[in-house]
Amino acid sequence: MTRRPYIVGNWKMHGTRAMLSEARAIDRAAQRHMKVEVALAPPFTLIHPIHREAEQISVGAQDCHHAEGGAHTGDISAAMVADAGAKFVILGHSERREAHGESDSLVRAKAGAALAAGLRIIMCCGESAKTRDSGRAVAFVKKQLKGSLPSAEEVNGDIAERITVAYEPIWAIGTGTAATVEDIAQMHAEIRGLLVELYGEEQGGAVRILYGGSVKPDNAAEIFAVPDVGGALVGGASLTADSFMGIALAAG
Ligand code: G2H
Repeated sequence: MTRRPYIVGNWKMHGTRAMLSEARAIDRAAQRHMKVEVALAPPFTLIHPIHREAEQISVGAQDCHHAEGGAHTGDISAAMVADAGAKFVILGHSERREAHGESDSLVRAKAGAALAAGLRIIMCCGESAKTRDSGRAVAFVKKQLKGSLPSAEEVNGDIAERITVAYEPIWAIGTGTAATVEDIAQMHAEIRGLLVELYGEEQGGAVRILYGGSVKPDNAAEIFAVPDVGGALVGGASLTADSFMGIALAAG
């Protein structure tokens, strides 16, 4: 089954309630472009306000803790973000892996917690410039995903519905220069092969693989034309409705 293109805005640490008007505009525009699945991952503080008003877009979190609860000052559990209205969680983003020392096994534990709380997962992966220059990008990304993704048994349901993978080469994040279509095509084909290996032909073949890293309205169409690109994880260009929906329009 071919799924709709999935366009997810990752607001990172941007947005106070003043940004709710932008979320409203994105939601209104998404109602006119139903061929594309549009979602927003705002900071935790905006999950509930956006969820309460949204009619079309889904809202997600940018992280969650791996434990159900307890003495974890400043952390938030998967059940808490689900209770606030989140339908999905982004896990393993390179900014968390780098700034918070998140290992593959920790990310995998978070995935288990998120699934148990009924959340869908967007699992991020991606290599540094140094790894790419050394010719080890494919091996690195496959190892990272193998260590971070839950097993089919852990998903215990419709894998292609519950899991999305986002390939985000670190060297393309926030730089204004996306990876080339050749690099994206090669890596997405490798990721597809791994997903089929892990989850079987039917489910592994249907999991959407998003590209992330400096996606903008003016490069979105060529990226979406690459085989095995099922949408985009968008940072900077998701902060205004105009640029974010410009990207969504290019997808379908
Ligand atoms: C990659 C992406 C969003 P940007 O981190 O996840 O950010 O589009 O700003 O490169």
